[in-house]
Amino acid sequence: MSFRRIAAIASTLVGALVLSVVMHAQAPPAAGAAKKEHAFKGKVEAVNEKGKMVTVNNENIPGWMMSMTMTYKVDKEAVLKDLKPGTLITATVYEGDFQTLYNIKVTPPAKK
Ligand SMILES: [Cu+2]
Repeated sequence: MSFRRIAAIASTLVGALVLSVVMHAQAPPAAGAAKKEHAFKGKVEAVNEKGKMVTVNNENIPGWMMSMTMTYKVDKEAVLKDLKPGTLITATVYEGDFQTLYNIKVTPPAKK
């Protein structure tokens, strides 16, 4: 590979990292303090029951994460059987933790 090509790849990788850092709130390490909770709201895009993961498009959550599609672990895998693409959910998430959705609840469909 040419140096130019390597430099181009490297700058793409750095760009992606910087973007990710910007879009995910950087919580200062709060030693001893309880982590701040955020209310998570989103729409399921994919469920991986085997891997115990769910891909969700979340609404913007100020101080936690901008609106995006991401794959998460779940705290209780039993909920996965209630989820399918298009399911609206709420969950609890914590400051600085962008990996796991806690206490997922299916949003009841709006009454007609
Ligand atoms: Cu994200």
